[in-house]
Amino acid sequence: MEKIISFFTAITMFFSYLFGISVPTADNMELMKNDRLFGLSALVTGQGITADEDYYYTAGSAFVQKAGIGVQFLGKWRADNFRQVKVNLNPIPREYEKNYGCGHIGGISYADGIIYAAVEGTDYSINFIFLYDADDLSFITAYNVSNEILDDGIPWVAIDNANGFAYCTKWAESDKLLRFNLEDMSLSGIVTLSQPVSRIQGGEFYDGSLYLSKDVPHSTDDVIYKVNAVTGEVTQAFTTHLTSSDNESEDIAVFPREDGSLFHIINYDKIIGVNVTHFAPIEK
Ligand SMILES: [Ca+2]
Ligand SMILES: [Ca+2]
Repeated sequence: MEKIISFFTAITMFFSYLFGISVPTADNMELMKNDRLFGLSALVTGQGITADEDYYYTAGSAFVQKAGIGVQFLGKWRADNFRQVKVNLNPIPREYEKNYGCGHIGGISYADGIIYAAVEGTDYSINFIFLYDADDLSFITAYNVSNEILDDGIPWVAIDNANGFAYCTKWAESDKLLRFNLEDMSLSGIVTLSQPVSRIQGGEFYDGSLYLSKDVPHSTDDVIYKVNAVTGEVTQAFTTHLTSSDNESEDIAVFPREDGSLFHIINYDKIIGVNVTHFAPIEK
C-alpha cells in the first residue's frame, strides 16, 4: 500500500510541477512569472543566466554517460516571453577541450555586448573566463585566471562594468572575494568578506551591489546574498523556497523589467526541467 501511495504522490508531484501548481517562492518578493523549460531548452538553461534590455542569456550542460563526455550549451531568449532566439551547441573551442579538458560552463554575466562565462578545466587547477559575442553567441577569446585561491574550479563570474572589474569566489567555503581587471582578467585584489560563503552558483551586479545565489545543500530554502564588493560586507538579501528537494538553485540575473521583476533565478530539477523564476521586491 505504501508503494502505491508513494507512486501516486510522485505522479501528483509530476503533474503539479508540469502544470504550474507549485512554483518557487521567495520571502519579501512577489512572484511575477515562472518560465518552465523542458528537454533541450532545460539543458541549455541549467547552469548560468544573465540579462540585457531585450534578452536573457543562459548556459547549460549535459553529460553523456555512455560516451563519458560533457556537452555545453549557450542560449539566448527573448525577455518578454522567454522564446529561444539563438543557441550555441558547441561553445567551447576544440583546443580548450583538448588541451585543458574544459567541459563546464558555470555562472555567466553580461556587459557591453559581451557574455562572460566561468569555465573550468578537468582537474579544477586551470580556470578560464570565456568571452562570447552576445549578438550571435560566438566565442571571442578566453583568459586564464589565477588559481592561487581558485583551487577547486571557477563556479561563476559577475561583472562590475562601471568600475571595470570581474569577481568570483571559490566553490568551497571561503571569505575571499577575488577581483580581476576586466581588460585582461589579471588579479586586481582580494576582498575579505564579512562572513565566509560557500556553494555560490552565480552572481550579478546591480545598482552598485553584488548579488550572489547560494545553494543550501539538502534544503529547499536557498539564499540570495547582497555583497558590498568594496568593503566585503555580506548581508542576506532574501531566501527562496524551491518546490522539491530535487531542485538546486543555480545562477541569478538582476535586471529591472517592465512588470517590476528584478531578480531572475534559475533552479534546476535534475529529473524534469528548469524553472526561471522572476521576482519583484515588495516595497515596505
Ligand atoms: Ca549571472
Ligand atoms: Ca538547495
